[in-house]
Amino acid sequence: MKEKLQSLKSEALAAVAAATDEKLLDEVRVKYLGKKGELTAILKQMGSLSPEERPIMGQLVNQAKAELEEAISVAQNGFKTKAAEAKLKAETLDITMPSTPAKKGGLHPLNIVLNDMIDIFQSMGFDVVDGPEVETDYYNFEALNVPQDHPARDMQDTFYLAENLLLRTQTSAAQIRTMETRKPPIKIICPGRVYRADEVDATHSPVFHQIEGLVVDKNITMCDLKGVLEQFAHEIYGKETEVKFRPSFFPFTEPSVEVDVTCSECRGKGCRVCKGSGWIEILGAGMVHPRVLKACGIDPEEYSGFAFGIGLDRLTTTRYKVSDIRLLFENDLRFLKQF
Ligand code: 2NL
Repeated sequence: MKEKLQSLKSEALAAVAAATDEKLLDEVRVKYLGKKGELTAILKQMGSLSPEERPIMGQLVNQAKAELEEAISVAQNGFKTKAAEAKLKAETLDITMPSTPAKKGGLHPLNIVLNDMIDIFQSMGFDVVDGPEVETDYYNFEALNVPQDHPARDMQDTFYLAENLLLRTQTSAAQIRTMETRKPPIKIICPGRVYRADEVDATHSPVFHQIEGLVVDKNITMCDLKGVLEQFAHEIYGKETEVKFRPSFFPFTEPSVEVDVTCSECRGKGCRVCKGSGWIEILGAGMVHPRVLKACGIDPEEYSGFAFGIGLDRLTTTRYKVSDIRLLFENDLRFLKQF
């Protein structure tokens, strides 16, 4: 019986070593250690042994069982490790492979120019404020000293939503609100979309963009206005650009000016862009009318201020030589991708 056990054990260990996968290994386990397995069968024959031999033989069988179980377990772990390694290898990523290029968005040309303008004014200490595009008659006209019978109030020029509600025609209203709520010194710019009931053509759009600016403090004079706007023009068009202040009229400023710069196309000689004059108008401005200050609760005897309005669309079309303002609003990707 001892010999039989010995040979059975060697046979079983050899079978474990020969098993090439988990399935074959399991077959070996069942063949020797299963309920009807060969080692189990030996245990069942123990009854025929003498009482002296029984414990010795029992110990030997149990030892053989333990040895075989250990060998199977080691082999099993081997297969598991191998399988895991194979899986890892199959799943390896080549991280040096180039990825599909991401599509990058870009800034709209109006926003490129707007950001430049905001940078310039912020560097001079201006805050940026905004306000609603739907305004009341009071904030858009009345507080700005635009009289009841002014042509700008005509339905032909302004989009009215209701009797007292309209699409703002300039961003001044946001500045009126700021003067109502903040004490001077006030130094703000207010960029935004504005609306006029204009006929659409290459140079006119019913929706366009404006940056207005406002400075209110003690002892603000026309010199401050000239200094700030000249600085702005030089930053946008270059130091060599000449700046000219022309008398003009707006209901909300007194005195009022319009500002021209030498045409960047012909350097002042006269060309198609400047219609032969050598100058291009870039903005309107003036000293805030005392009635406007008063309407906002600011004493015009104590404080003074200047204000200006700059059209963003024309500045953008001239900078990028865009021939038609409508291109700025159509959002045709073939156009936008050029910026
Ligand atoms: C233009 C140029 C301008 C203003 C806007 C303004 C705002 C306040 C008070 C006084 Cl709160 N003025 N804005 C001043 C001058 C010109 O815009 O060509 N407008 C028709």
